[in-house]
Amino acid sequence: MLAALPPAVQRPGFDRGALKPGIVHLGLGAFMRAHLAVYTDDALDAGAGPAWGISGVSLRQCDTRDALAPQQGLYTLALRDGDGERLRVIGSVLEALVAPEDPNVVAERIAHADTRIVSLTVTEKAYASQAPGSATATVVQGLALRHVRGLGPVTLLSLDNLPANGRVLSRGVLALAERLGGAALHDWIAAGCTFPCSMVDRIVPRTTDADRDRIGAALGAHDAWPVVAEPYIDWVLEDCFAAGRPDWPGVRCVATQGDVAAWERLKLRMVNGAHSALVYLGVVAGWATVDVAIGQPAMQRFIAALLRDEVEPTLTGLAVPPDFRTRLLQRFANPALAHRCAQIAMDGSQKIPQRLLATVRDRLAAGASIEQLAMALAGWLHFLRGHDEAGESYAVDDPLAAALQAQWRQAQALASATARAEHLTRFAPVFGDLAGEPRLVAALAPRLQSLSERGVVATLGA
Ligand code: CS2
Repeated sequence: MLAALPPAVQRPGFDRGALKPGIVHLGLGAFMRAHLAVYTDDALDAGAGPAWGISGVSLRQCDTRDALAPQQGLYTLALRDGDGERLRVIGSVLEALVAPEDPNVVAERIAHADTRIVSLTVTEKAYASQAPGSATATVVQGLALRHVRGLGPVTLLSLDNLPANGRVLSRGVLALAERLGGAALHDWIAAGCTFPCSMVDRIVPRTTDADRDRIGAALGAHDAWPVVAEPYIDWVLEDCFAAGRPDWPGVRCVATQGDVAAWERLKLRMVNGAHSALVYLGVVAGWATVDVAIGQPAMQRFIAALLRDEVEPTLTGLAVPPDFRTRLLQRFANPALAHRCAQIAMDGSQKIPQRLLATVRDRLAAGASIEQLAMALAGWLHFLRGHDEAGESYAVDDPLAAALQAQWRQAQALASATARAEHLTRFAPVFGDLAGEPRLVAALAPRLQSLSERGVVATLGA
Protein backbone atom coordinates (compact mmCIF):
# COMPACT_ATOMS: atom_id res chain seq x y z
CA MET A 1 0.00 0.00 0.00
CA LEU A 2 3.02 2.29 0.33
CA ALA A 3 2.67 3.54 -3.24
CA ALA A 4 -0.94 4.52 -2.65
CA LEU A 5 -0.27 6.77 0.35
CA PRO A 6 -0.73 10.55 -0.05
CA PRO A 7 2.42 12.17 -1.50
CA ALA A 8 3.09 14.19 1.67
CA VAL A 9 3.71 10.99 3.65
CA GLN A 10 7.43 10.21 3.75
CA ARG A 11 8.24 6.52 3.23
CA PRO A 12 11.29 4.23 3.17
CA GLY A 13 13.64 4.99 0.30
CA PHE A 14 15.60 1.74 0.71
CA ASP A 15 15.02 -1.85 -0.33
CA ARG A 16 13.47 -3.47 2.73
CA GLY A 17 13.58 -6.89 1.10
CA ALA A 18 17.38 -6.88 1.13
CA LEU A 19 17.74 -5.98 4.82
CA LYS A 20 19.15 -8.33 7.45
CA PRO A 21 18.48 -7.75 11.13
CA GLY A 22 21.84 -6.50 12.40
CA ILE A 23 20.18 -4.92 15.45
CA VAL A 24 18.12 -6.94 17.91
CA HIS A 25 16.14 -4.56 20.07
CA LEU A 26 14.59 -5.59 23.40
CA GLY A 27 11.58 -3.46 24.37
CA LEU A 28 9.64 -2.76 21.17
CA GLY A 29 7.69 0.12 22.71
CA ALA A 30 6.64 3.51 21.41
CA PHE A 31 9.85 5.22 22.53
CA MET A 32 12.10 2.91 20.53
CA ARG A 33 9.84 3.17 17.48
CA ALA A 34 10.09 6.98 17.61
CA HIS A 35 13.84 7.08 18.31
CA LEU A 36 16.28 4.25 17.44
CA ALA A 37 14.07 2.99 14.62
CA VAL A 38 13.86 6.50 13.15
CA TYR A 39 17.61 7.16 13.34
CA THR A 40 18.13 3.74 11.73
CA ASP A 41 15.55 4.49 9.04
CA ASP A 42 17.47 7.72 8.31
CA ALA A 43 20.73 5.74 8.12
CA LEU A 44 19.18 3.23 5.72
CA ASP A 45 17.81 6.06 3.59
CA ALA A 46 21.30 7.54 3.52
CA GLY A 47 22.72 4.25 2.20
CA ALA A 48 23.91 2.47 5.36
CA GLY A 49 23.54 -0.82 3.53
CA PRO A 50 21.58 -4.02 4.10
CA ALA A 51 23.22 -5.08 7.38
CA TRP A 52 21.19 -2.77 9.60
CA GLY A 53 17.58 -3.80 9.82
CA ILE A 54 16.00 -4.20 13.26
CA SER A 55 14.50 -7.28 14.84
CA GLY A 56 12.22 -6.02 17.62
CA VAL A 57 11.49 -8.05 20.72
CA SER A 58 8.65 -7.59 23.20
CA LEU A 59 9.60 -9.07 26.55
CA ARG A 60 6.06 -9.39 27.88
CA GLN A 61 3.05 -8.72 25.68
CA CYS A 62 2.14 -9.82 22.20
CA ASP A 63 0.07 -6.71 21.34
CA THR A 64 2.79 -4.85 19.40
CA ARG A 65 3.63 -7.95 17.37
CA ASP A 66 -0.05 -8.62 16.69
CA ALA A 67 -0.40 -5.06 15.40
CA LEU A 68 2.82 -4.90 13.38
CA ALA A 69 3.11 -8.40 11.88
CA PRO A 70 0.16 -8.03 9.45
CA GLN A 71 1.75 -4.78 8.22
CA GLN A 72 5.23 -6.38 7.85
CA GLY A 73 6.66 -4.22 10.62
CA LEU A 74 5.77 -0.96 8.88
CA TYR A 75 4.16 1.75 11.02
CA THR A 76 3.58 5.47 10.93
CA LEU A 77 5.46 8.05 12.93
CA ALA A 78 3.40 11.21 13.51
CA LEU A 79 5.41 14.25 14.58
CA ARG A 80 3.03 16.75 16.15
CA ASP A 81 3.09 20.25 17.50
CA GLY A 82 0.93 23.37 17.39
CA ASP A 83 1.67 23.79 13.68
CA GLY A 84 0.26 20.40 12.70
CA GLU A 85 1.31 16.86 12.02
CA ARG A 86 3.88 15.27 9.70
CA LEU A 87 3.50 11.61 8.83
CA ARG A 88 6.26 9.21 7.90
CA VAL A 89 6.22 5.46 7.43
CA ILE A 90 9.18 3.82 9.15
CA GLY A 91 10.65 0.73 7.50
CA SER A 92 13.64 -0.19 9.65
CA VAL A 93 11.77 -2.70 11.86
CA LEU A 94 11.74 -6.01 10.00
CA GLU A 95 10.05 -8.30 12.47
CA ALA A 96 8.51 -8.38 15.93
CA LEU A 97 9.18 -11.29 18.30
CA VAL A 98 7.43 -12.04 21.60
CA ALA A 99 9.91 -13.49 24.10
CA PRO A 100 7.51 -15.33 26.43
CA GLU A 101 6.06 -17.26 23.48
CA ASP A 102 9.47 -18.77 22.76
CA PRO A 103 12.51 -17.42 24.62
CA ASN A 104 14.78 -19.59 22.46
CA VAL A 105 13.77 -17.71 19.33
CA VAL A 106 15.06 -14.51 20.90
CA ALA A 107 18.29 -16.12 22.11
CA GLU A 108 18.78 -17.53 18.61
CA ARG A 109 18.26 -14.06 17.13
CA ILE A 110 20.92 -12.62 19.42
CA ALA A 111 23.15 -15.56 18.49
CA HIS A 112 22.58 -15.11 14.74
CA ALA A 113 25.66 -14.39 12.65
CA ASP A 114 24.01 -11.21 11.28
CA THR A 115 23.50 -9.66 14.74
CA ARG A 116 25.96 -6.95 15.69
CA ILE A 117 24.07 -4.80 18.19
CA VAL A 118 21.62 -5.76 20.93
CA SER A 119 19.87 -2.60 22.11
CA LEU A 120 17.42 -2.09 24.96
CA THR A 121 14.61 0.23 26.02
CA VAL A 122 13.17 -1.74 28.89
CA THR A 123 12.54 1.03 31.51
CA GLU A 124 14.49 1.80 34.66
CA LYS A 125 13.12 -0.97 36.83
CA ALA A 126 14.11 -3.74 34.41
CA TYR A 127 17.80 -3.33 35.16
CA ALA A 128 17.33 -4.59 38.70
CA SER A 129 16.03 -8.00 37.57
CA GLN A 130 18.04 -11.05 36.61
CA ALA A 131 15.13 -13.49 36.75
CA PRO A 132 14.50 -15.84 33.81
CA GLY A 133 12.72 -13.85 31.11
CA SER A 134 14.18 -10.52 32.25
CA ALA A 135 16.05 -8.37 29.76
CA THR A 136 19.37 -9.20 31.44
CA ALA A 137 18.69 -12.95 31.36
CA THR A 138 17.61 -12.78 27.72
CA VAL A 139 20.82 -11.00 26.76
CA VAL A 140 22.97 -13.48 28.70
CA GLN A 141 21.19 -16.45 27.15
CA GLY A 142 21.89 -15.11 23.67
CA LEU A 143 25.51 -14.25 24.46
CA ALA A 144 26.08 -17.71 25.90
CA LEU A 145 25.00 -19.21 22.58
CA ARG A 146 27.32 -16.89 20.67
CA HIS A 147 30.14 -17.92 22.96
CA VAL A 148 29.70 -21.69 22.60
CA ARG A 149 29.23 -21.38 18.84
CA GLY A 150 32.39 -19.37 18.39
CA LEU A 151 30.58 -16.30 17.01
CA GLY A 152 31.96 -12.80 17.42
CA PRO A 153 31.11 -10.40 20.23
CA VAL A 154 28.37 -7.77 19.88
CA THR A 155 27.54 -4.34 21.29
CA LEU A 156 25.02 -4.17 24.14
CA LEU A 157 23.42 -0.77 23.90
CA SER A 158 21.16 0.59 26.66
CA LEU A 159 18.82 3.40 25.61
CA ASP A 160 17.10 3.87 28.97
CA ASN A 161 17.00 7.00 31.13
CA LEU A 162 19.57 5.92 33.68
CA PRO A 163 22.89 7.52 34.55
CA ALA A 164 25.78 5.51 33.04
CA ASN A 165 23.20 3.19 31.48
CA GLY A 166 25.87 1.17 29.65
CA ARG A 167 27.76 0.56 32.89
CA VAL A 168 24.57 -0.46 34.69
CA LEU A 169 23.81 -2.92 31.90
CA SER A 170 27.33 -4.34 31.83
CA ARG A 171 27.35 -4.90 35.61
CA GLY A 172 24.07 -6.83 35.44
CA VAL A 173 25.02 -8.86 32.36
CA LEU A 174 28.50 -9.75 33.62
CA ALA A 175 27.24 -10.76 37.07
CA LEU A 176 24.55 -13.02 35.64
CA ALA A 177 26.91 -14.42 32.99
CA GLU A 178 29.34 -15.41 35.72
CA ARG A 179 26.56 -17.02 37.73
CA LEU A 180 25.12 -18.97 34.80
CA GLY A 181 28.12 -19.57 32.58
CA GLY A 182 31.09 -19.24 34.91
CA ALA A 183 34.32 -17.35 34.37
CA ALA A 184 34.64 -18.48 30.74
CA LEU A 185 31.43 -16.74 29.63
CA HIS A 186 32.08 -13.74 31.87
CA ASP A 187 35.58 -13.25 30.49
CA TRP A 188 34.51 -13.73 26.87
CA ILE A 189 31.87 -11.00 27.26
CA ALA A 190 34.18 -8.69 29.20
CA ALA A 191 36.95 -9.04 26.64
CA GLY A 192 34.94 -8.60 23.44
CA CYS A 193 31.50 -7.09 23.95
CA THR A 194 31.05 -3.38 24.52
CA PHE A 195 28.43 -1.46 26.51
CA PRO A 196 28.30 2.15 25.26
CA CYS A 197 26.61 4.75 27.44
CA SER A 198 24.01 6.92 25.75
CA MET A 199 21.67 9.81 26.32
CA VAL A 200 18.35 9.67 24.49
CA ASP A 201 15.71 12.37 24.28
CA ARG A 202 12.30 12.54 22.64
CA ILE A 203 8.88 12.93 24.21
CA VAL A 204 6.70 10.03 23.07
CA PRO A 205 3.24 9.75 24.65
CA ARG A 206 1.31 6.52 24.55
CA THR A 207 -0.68 6.12 21.31
CA THR A 208 -4.45 6.53 21.72
CA ASP A 209 -7.39 5.29 19.66
CA ALA A 210 -7.97 8.89 18.60
CA ASP A 211 -4.42 8.93 17.18
CA ARG A 212 -5.12 5.70 15.28
CA ASP A 213 -8.32 7.09 13.80
CA ARG A 214 -6.85 10.45 12.82
CA ILE A 215 -3.67 8.97 11.32
CA GLY A 216 -5.63 6.26 9.50
CA ALA A 217 -7.86 8.90 7.94
CA ALA A 218 -4.87 10.96 6.82
CA LEU A 219 -3.13 7.90 5.35
CA GLY A 220 -6.24 6.50 3.74
CA ALA A 221 -5.14 3.18 5.25
CA HIS A 222 -5.46 1.55 8.65
CA ASP A 223 -2.31 1.51 10.77
CA ALA A 224 -2.85 -0.74 13.81
CA TRP A 225 -0.12 0.93 15.87
CA PRO A 226 1.27 4.29 14.79
CA VAL A 227 3.47 6.25 17.20
CA VAL A 228 3.11 9.92 18.05
CA ALA A 229 6.03 12.11 19.11
CA GLU A 230 7.30 15.66 19.36
CA PRO A 231 9.52 16.91 16.49
CA TYR A 232 12.51 17.31 18.88
CA ILE A 233 14.98 14.43 18.97
CA ASP A 234 18.46 13.94 20.42
CA TRP A 235 20.98 11.15 20.94
CA VAL A 236 24.45 11.27 22.44
CA LEU A 237 26.44 8.08 22.13
CA GLU A 238 29.72 6.76 23.52
CA ASP A 239 31.32 5.54 20.32
CA CYS A 240 32.58 2.08 21.25
CA PHE A 241 30.97 -0.59 19.10
CA ALA A 242 32.25 -4.17 19.07
CA ALA A 243 31.03 -5.09 15.59
CA GLY A 244 30.35 -1.81 13.81
CA ARG A 245 27.28 0.40 13.71
CA PRO A 246 25.19 2.19 11.11
CA ASP A 247 26.18 5.75 10.39
CA TRP A 248 23.14 7.23 12.21
CA PRO A 249 22.66 10.78 10.85
CA GLY A 250 22.48 13.48 13.51
CA VAL A 251 23.82 11.40 16.40
CA ARG A 252 26.40 13.10 18.56
CA CYS A 253 29.16 10.55 18.97
CA VAL A 254 31.57 11.19 21.83
CA ALA A 255 34.72 9.37 22.89
CA THR A 256 34.26 8.55 26.55
CA GLN A 257 31.70 7.70 29.17
CA GLY A 258 32.57 10.97 30.90
CA ASP A 259 31.50 12.91 27.81
CA VAL A 260 28.14 11.14 27.78
CA ALA A 261 27.75 11.63 31.54
CA ALA A 262 27.62 15.41 31.20
CA TRP A 263 24.82 15.15 28.60
CA GLU A 264 23.07 12.55 30.69
CA ARG A 265 23.03 14.84 33.72
CA LEU A 266 21.61 17.63 31.56
CA LYS A 267 18.89 15.35 30.20
CA LEU A 268 17.98 13.48 33.39
CA ARG A 269 18.01 16.53 35.68
CA MET A 270 16.45 19.06 33.31
CA VAL A 271 14.01 17.15 31.07
CA ASN A 272 13.17 14.18 33.27
CA GLY A 273 13.60 16.09 36.54
CA ALA A 274 11.16 18.77 35.38
CA HIS A 275 8.74 16.09 34.16
CA SER A 276 8.75 14.41 37.57
CA ALA A 277 8.48 17.78 39.34
CA LEU A 278 5.39 18.58 37.30
CA VAL A 279 3.39 15.39 36.95
CA TYR A 280 2.68 14.42 40.57
CA LEU A 281 1.36 17.88 41.34
CA GLY A 282 -0.50 17.71 38.03
CA VAL A 283 -2.25 14.45 38.88
CA VAL A 284 -3.27 15.70 42.34
CA ALA A 285 -4.49 19.06 40.99
CA GLY A 286 -6.42 17.38 38.17
CA TRP A 287 -4.29 18.70 35.29
CA ALA A 288 -4.36 15.60 33.13
CA THR A 289 -1.66 16.44 30.60
CA VAL A 290 1.74 18.12 30.68
CA ASP A 291 0.69 21.02 28.45
CA VAL A 292 -2.29 21.79 30.70
CA ALA A 293 -0.11 21.64 33.83
CA ILE A 294 2.67 23.84 32.42
CA GLY A 295 -0.02 26.24 31.24
CA GLN A 296 -0.84 27.10 34.87
CA PRO A 297 1.12 30.28 35.66
CA ALA A 298 2.15 29.07 39.14
CA MET A 299 3.42 25.79 37.69
CA GLN A 300 5.31 27.55 34.91
CA ARG A 301 7.05 29.80 37.47
CA PHE A 302 7.89 26.83 39.70
CA ILE A 303 9.42 24.70 36.92
CA ALA A 304 11.38 27.64 35.49
CA ALA A 305 12.77 28.50 38.95
CA LEU A 306 13.61 24.88 39.69
CA LEU A 307 15.62 24.58 36.47
CA ARG A 308 17.27 28.00 36.59
CA ASP A 309 18.07 28.29 40.29
CA GLU A 310 18.69 24.74 41.44
CA VAL A 311 19.31 22.36 38.53
CA GLU A 312 21.41 24.36 36.06
CA PRO A 313 24.06 25.27 38.68
CA THR A 314 24.75 21.53 39.13
CA LEU A 315 25.42 20.86 35.43
CA THR A 316 29.16 20.79 35.20
CA GLY A 317 31.41 19.52 32.43
CA LEU A 318 29.18 20.93 29.72
CA ALA A 319 28.21 24.35 28.47
CA VAL A 320 24.43 24.18 28.86
CA PRO A 321 22.96 25.29 25.52
CA PRO A 322 21.71 28.84 26.24
CA ASP A 323 18.14 28.26 25.13
CA PHE A 324 17.81 24.77 26.63
CA ARG A 325 15.42 25.78 29.41
CA THR A 326 13.23 28.00 27.23
CA ARG A 327 13.06 25.31 24.60
CA LEU A 328 12.22 22.67 27.18
CA LEU A 329 9.32 24.74 28.51
CA GLN A 330 8.10 25.07 24.92
CA ARG A 331 8.38 21.30 24.43
CA PHE A 332 6.26 20.76 27.55
CA ALA A 333 3.73 23.29 26.27
CA ASN A 334 3.27 21.38 22.98
CA PRO A 335 -0.54 21.40 22.71
CA ALA A 336 -0.72 18.49 20.25
CA LEU A 337 0.84 15.71 22.35
CA ALA A 338 -1.63 15.29 25.22
CA HIS A 339 1.15 13.61 27.18
CA ARG A 340 -0.61 12.30 30.26
CA CYS A 341 0.81 13.23 33.66
CA ALA A 342 -0.29 9.81 34.94
CA GLN A 343 1.89 8.07 32.35
CA ILE A 344 5.02 9.94 33.45
CA ALA A 345 4.06 9.48 37.12
CA MET A 346 4.58 5.71 36.80
CA ASP A 347 7.50 4.09 38.64
CA GLY A 348 8.42 7.16 40.69
CA SER A 349 10.61 5.12 43.04
CA GLN A 350 12.77 4.14 40.05
CA LYS A 351 13.00 7.67 38.66
CA ILE A 352 13.21 10.11 41.58
CA PRO A 353 16.79 9.18 42.64
CA GLN A 354 18.53 10.13 39.38
CA ARG A 355 16.08 12.87 38.37
CA LEU A 356 15.84 14.82 41.64
CA LEU A 357 17.86 13.34 44.50
CA ALA A 358 21.20 13.38 42.67
CA THR A 359 20.67 17.12 42.22
CA VAL A 360 19.68 17.47 45.89
CA ARG A 361 22.93 15.77 46.95
CA ASP A 362 25.03 18.09 44.79
CA ARG A 363 23.23 21.16 46.12
CA LEU A 364 23.57 20.09 49.76
CA ALA A 365 27.26 19.31 49.28
CA ALA A 366 27.68 22.85 47.91
CA GLY A 367 25.74 24.35 50.81
CA ALA A 368 23.15 25.61 48.32
CA SER A 369 19.35 25.94 48.62
CA ILE A 370 16.98 23.08 47.75
CA GLU A 371 13.61 24.86 48.05
CA GLN A 372 12.36 24.07 44.55
CA LEU A 373 13.73 20.54 44.61
CA ALA A 374 11.95 19.99 47.93
CA MET A 375 8.72 21.20 46.31
CA ALA A 376 9.17 18.62 43.56
CA LEU A 377 9.83 15.84 46.08
CA ALA A 378 6.92 16.95 48.25
CA GLY A 379 4.74 16.66 45.15
CA TRP A 380 5.74 13.04 44.69
CA LEU A 381 5.30 12.16 48.38
CA HIS A 382 1.93 13.92 48.53
CA PHE A 383 0.80 12.01 45.41
CA LEU A 384 1.26 8.74 47.35
CA ARG A 385 -2.01 9.50 49.18
CA GLY A 386 -3.79 8.09 46.12
CA HIS A 387 -6.56 10.62 45.49
CA ASP A 388 -6.78 13.94 43.72
CA GLU A 389 -8.22 17.22 44.92
CA ALA A 390 -11.63 16.39 43.47
CA GLY A 391 -11.68 13.27 45.63
CA GLU A 392 -11.11 10.83 42.75
CA SER A 393 -8.81 7.92 43.60
CA TYR A 394 -6.00 6.83 41.31
CA ALA A 395 -3.61 3.89 41.52
CA VAL A 396 0.03 4.49 42.39
CA ASP A 397 1.68 2.52 39.59
CA ASP A 398 5.09 1.65 40.99
CA PRO A 399 6.93 -1.61 41.72
CA LEU A 400 7.32 -0.37 45.33
CA ALA A 401 3.77 1.01 45.63
CA ALA A 402 2.71 -1.14 48.59
CA ALA A 403 5.77 -0.30 50.68
CA LEU A 404 5.67 3.37 49.71
CA GLN A 405 2.02 3.77 50.61
CA ALA A 406 2.59 1.96 53.92
CA GLN A 407 5.38 4.43 54.70
CA TRP A 408 3.06 7.27 53.77
CA ARG A 409 0.31 6.01 56.11
CA GLN A 410 2.77 5.58 58.98
CA ALA A 411 3.93 9.15 58.43
CA GLN A 412 0.35 10.46 58.59
CA ALA A 413 -0.02 9.00 62.09
CA LEU A 414 2.83 11.17 63.42
CA ALA A 415 2.09 14.36 65.29
CA SER A 416 4.26 17.03 63.64
CA ALA A 417 4.95 18.03 60.05
CA THR A 418 8.67 17.60 60.71
CA ALA A 419 8.21 14.08 62.08
CA ARG A 420 6.11 13.17 59.04
CA ALA A 421 8.65 14.53 56.57
CA GLU A 422 11.51 12.86 58.40
CA HIS A 423 9.73 9.50 58.38
CA LEU A 424 9.14 9.75 54.62
CA THR A 425 12.84 10.38 53.96
CA ARG A 426 13.55 7.11 55.76
CA PHE A 427 12.23 5.18 52.75
CA ALA A 428 15.67 3.72 52.04
CA PRO A 429 15.31 2.37 48.46
CA VAL A 430 14.68 5.92 47.26
CA PHE A 431 16.36 8.29 49.75
CA GLY A 432 19.34 6.12 50.77
CA ASP A 433 21.90 8.22 52.61
CA LEU A 434 19.54 11.22 52.62
CA ALA A 435 17.41 9.53 55.32
CA GLY A 436 16.63 12.09 58.00
CA GLU A 437 18.95 14.70 56.39
CA PRO A 438 17.99 17.79 58.44
CA ARG A 439 18.07 20.35 55.61
CA LEU A 440 15.95 18.09 53.41
CA VAL A 441 13.46 17.42 56.20
CA ALA A 442 13.26 21.14 57.01
CA ALA A 443 12.51 21.99 53.38
CA LEU A 444 10.00 19.17 52.89
CA ALA A 445 7.93 19.60 56.06
CA PRO A 446 6.20 22.94 55.36
CA ARG A 447 5.57 22.00 51.72
CA LEU A 448 4.00 18.67 52.57
CA GLN A 449 1.85 20.35 55.18
CA SER A 450 0.79 23.11 52.82
CA LEU A 451 -0.04 20.63 50.05
CA SER A 452 -2.34 18.67 52.31
CA GLU A 453 -3.94 21.69 53.99
CA ARG A 454 -4.12 24.22 51.17
CA GLY A 455 -3.68 22.24 47.97
CA VAL A 456 -1.43 22.42 44.93
CA VAL A 457 -2.34 25.85 43.55
CA ALA A 458 -2.00 27.70 46.86
CA THR A 459 1.27 25.92 47.69
CA LEU A 460 2.82 26.67 44.30
CA GLY A 461 1.60 30.24 44.56
CA ALA A 462 3.26 30.68 47.93
C1 CS2 B 1 9.29 10.79 30.93
C2 CS2 B 1 10.23 10.35 29.80
O1 CS2 B 1 7.82 8.98 31.21
C3 CS2 B 1 8.75 9.61 31.71
O2 CS2 B 1 9.22 9.31 32.80
O3 CS2 B 1 9.96 11.68 31.76
O4 CS2 B 1 9.76 9.26 29.11
C4 CS2 B 1 10.52 11.52 28.85
O5 CS2 B 1 9.37 11.87 28.11
C5 CS2 B 1 11.64 11.20 27.89
O6 CS2 B 1 12.75 10.73 28.60
C6 CS2 B 1 12.01 12.41 27.07
O7 CS2 B 1 13.17 12.16 26.36
